[in-house]
Amino acid sequence: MANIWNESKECMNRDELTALQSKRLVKLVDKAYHSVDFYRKKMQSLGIEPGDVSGIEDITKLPFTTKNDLRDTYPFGLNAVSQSEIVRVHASSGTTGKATVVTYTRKDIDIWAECVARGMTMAGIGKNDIVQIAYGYGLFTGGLGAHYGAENLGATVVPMSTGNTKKLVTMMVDFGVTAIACTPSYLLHIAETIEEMGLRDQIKLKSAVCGAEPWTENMRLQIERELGIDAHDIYGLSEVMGPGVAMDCRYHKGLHVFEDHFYPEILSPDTLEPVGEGVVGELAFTTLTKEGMPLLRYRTKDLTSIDRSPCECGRTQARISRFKGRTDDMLIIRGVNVFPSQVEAALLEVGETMPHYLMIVDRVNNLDVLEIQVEVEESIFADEIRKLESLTKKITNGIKGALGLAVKVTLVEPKTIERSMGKAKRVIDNRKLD
Ligand code: DLL
Repeated sequence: MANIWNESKECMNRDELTALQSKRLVKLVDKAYHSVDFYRKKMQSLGIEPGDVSGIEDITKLPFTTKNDLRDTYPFGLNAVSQSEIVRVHASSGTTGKATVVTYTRKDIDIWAECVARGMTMAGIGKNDIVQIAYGYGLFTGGLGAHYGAENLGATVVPMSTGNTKKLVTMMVDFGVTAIACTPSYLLHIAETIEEMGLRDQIKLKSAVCGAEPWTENMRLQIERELGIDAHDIYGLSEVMGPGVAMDCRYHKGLHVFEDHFYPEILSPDTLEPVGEGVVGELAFTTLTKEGMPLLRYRTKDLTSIDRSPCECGRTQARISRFKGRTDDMLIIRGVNVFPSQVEAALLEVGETMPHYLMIVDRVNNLDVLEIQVEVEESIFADEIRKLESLTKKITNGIKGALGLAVKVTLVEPKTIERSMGKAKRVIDNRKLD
């Protein structure tokens, strides 16, 4: 079993850490160049050979990787090992129809479990805890990622997934659950359900590991107050691994990045040049130890800043600040990543609609709801009601299938949706995240 509180890695002095990162980067670049056509071609086009990278200070010579690159090499074009070494596949939303696929070797899964376990240790979770995993299981990395991490700790894992909140609360009480991993908005909904069921004084919950969507410090404090627990922020993304790339410790002054595995850079969104400490920019990661699908300088589109000063907890690993937003139009609704372009593609597929739609996101009872207004020909409204209902159903199913998310579709008459002189406004997000 992996060493969970990995003091030798998490509290390493920064010179030693840099030496370790350098050694790992040199090995990674060699592997990527010789095993992944995509990277060899990219490096050749920049006139770089593996020998040109002798340490982490050379990282800026390397090419970036984007979500589009993953789409262009769909599904397995970025694999650096043969398929027989791949033991797991996950996927997240792509910008249009195709999902973004990620692959893992056995060692990748072990390192992932260790990183999540390190994170859960920061939240005070250990082998005596009973942990409910209420992230979705399946292609999404949240469920299985948190599951393997908690199991690696030796905790008792209850794989709830999402869906039946009353059953979750009943089991929370019956099993004496002490920790939970789920999205922060879902945890607020769970808190409300506990209250409604009158079980507040029967729960034994003491900590929560929440992430997969943006949330504020106020929301974290609200969760702590309502449930009487410690709530921690866990960050990650499928492309780089899944949950457990970074996590906040009990001082809650930023999220420690597990830098021995993921090298972070903060880039100016305008020039893509690295910016200084404390300056907000786009976060990029190089996966220093991944075998299945290693990535060089993956642009996350997440906006944050970095702080390399030592933390009161004793860890020396850099901290990134709570996320300030994204550089693209990706929305996260109930933990599911949604791009407006996916809705557009689904509408085109269904046909019978105009190219005008508006996505309205609200938070009702702490759960996100998505309404999509779609303009259709005026004649449809003159037809029998049955036809209107059948078209609404067809569009709803088309979008639901594309997004993997329940949506409410409202058909509206032509010119109902406000036209824009510039970039079309596709989204109204009424959730208060500040
Ligand atoms: O959301 C992995 C994950 C699962 C993280 C469970 C934490 C807990 P993706 O579906 O690929 O992976 O979405 C990744 O979600 O680029 C961020 O924009 C956002 N995100 C994830 N965690 C946080 C967080 C998982 N703690 C995208 N705060 C990322 C803010 C987050 N945004």
